[in-house]
Parts: sequence; C-alpha cells; structure tokens
Amino acid sequence: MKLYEFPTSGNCYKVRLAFAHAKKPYERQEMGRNDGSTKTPEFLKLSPLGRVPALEVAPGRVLVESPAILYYIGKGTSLWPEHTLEQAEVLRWMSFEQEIVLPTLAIARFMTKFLGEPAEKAADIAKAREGGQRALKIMDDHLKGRAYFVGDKPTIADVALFAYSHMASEGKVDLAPYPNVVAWHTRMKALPAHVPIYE
Ligand SMILES: N[C@@H](CCC(=O)N[C@@H](CS)C(=O)NCC(=O)O)C(=O)O
Repeated sequence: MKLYEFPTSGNCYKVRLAFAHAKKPYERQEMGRNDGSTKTPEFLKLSPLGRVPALEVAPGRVLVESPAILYYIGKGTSLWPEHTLEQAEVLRWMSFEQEIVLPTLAIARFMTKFLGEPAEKAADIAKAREGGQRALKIMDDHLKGRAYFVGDKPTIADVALFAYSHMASEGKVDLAPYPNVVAWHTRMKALPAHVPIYE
C-alpha cells in the first residue's frame, strides 16, 4: 500500500501511527505542501479534493479521509473493537475528531506553525484556540477514570484523537488544564508500537 502524505500533517501522521500499531507494511510517497503536486489532474483523480492522506490500497483503488483509512488499517486488529456498541463509540469519537478537533486544534497549529500567525488571521486563530480548549475539556472529562477513549485498549479513536491533541502547544493551546489528556498522551507514547510524528 502506498501512502501519499505531507510528513508534518497530523492527518497523515494518524495513518502512520495506525500502520505502526497494526504492524502492517506500507510505503510513503511525500507530496509537497506548496508545489502544486496535490492539485495536478493525476492526483485529483486519486483524491478529488487534492488532499492528503490518500492511501492506494491496490492499483487504482484509493482511499481518502483519515477515518476511512484508519478503519481499513485497523479492522481485524485490536484497534477496531469486536462489539457493535464499542464500534459505534469509536465512530462517535472519530466524528468528534473530524468535526470538532480538526477545525480548532489542527487549524490553530496550521496558522501558528505553518503560516506564522498572520495579523489578518488573528480573529480566526483566537477562535480556533478557544474551540480547541472546548474540545480538550470534553476529551479530558471523558478520560477521567478511563485509560483509553473506548474500552480498555487503544483503538483507532485514540489514534485519531492523539494526532492533533498532542501537538496542541504548536498552536499555542496550553495542555496544562487537561491532566487526563496529558496522562493519556503519556500512555499512548509508552505503547511499544508508538511512533512519533517527527522522526
Ligand atoms: N478530513 C480529511 C482532511 C484532510 C486534510 O485536510 N488534509 C490536508 C493536510 S493535513 C491537505 O491535504 N491540505 C491541502 C489542501 O486542502 O489543499 C482527513 O481527515 O483526512
């Protein structure tokens, strides 16, 4: 399988982390963030929005959207729970990640780290940081008394939520008010299969 990616993208990191936990082989194809390589007619055939991650699972068969990719990698491993209710709970947290975490923590990080906090984006950045704090509070409350988001083992929900939350400080969102999230980050990093985003 071939992963088209930006190495510093949290969405692409989720896929590498899932592959590491699932112990499945894959190859990496780095795309440029600013060279137009994700907007060529050839790449748009693979990923119609011109986005990464995109995972070529077989010649001509490409998956986009990280939740779908994580499901494809995780099914058949302990990353995807056995019981329907737990599967539904994993989907709940993956929807939360897409709808609540990406527009806040991921955008705060992108505008801070990659755009250098442009003055004209100050209001958007402040909104993204505030939204990130709300997302982290919900995660922190849920993690009280729990080791992982669903059940007692890491699932693709943990993989998805770990990516941008553990980099919150890169968007200047302080993690100190969220001790259960910080403890869960420590737990995730201590798992034998863990890989960091920056190698
Ligand atoms: N919902 C998608 C979001 C993917 C996404 O936003 N990818 C970014 C990199 S993190 C991208 O390719 N941006 C380039 C663009 O939108 O032109 C997912 O979870 O995979």
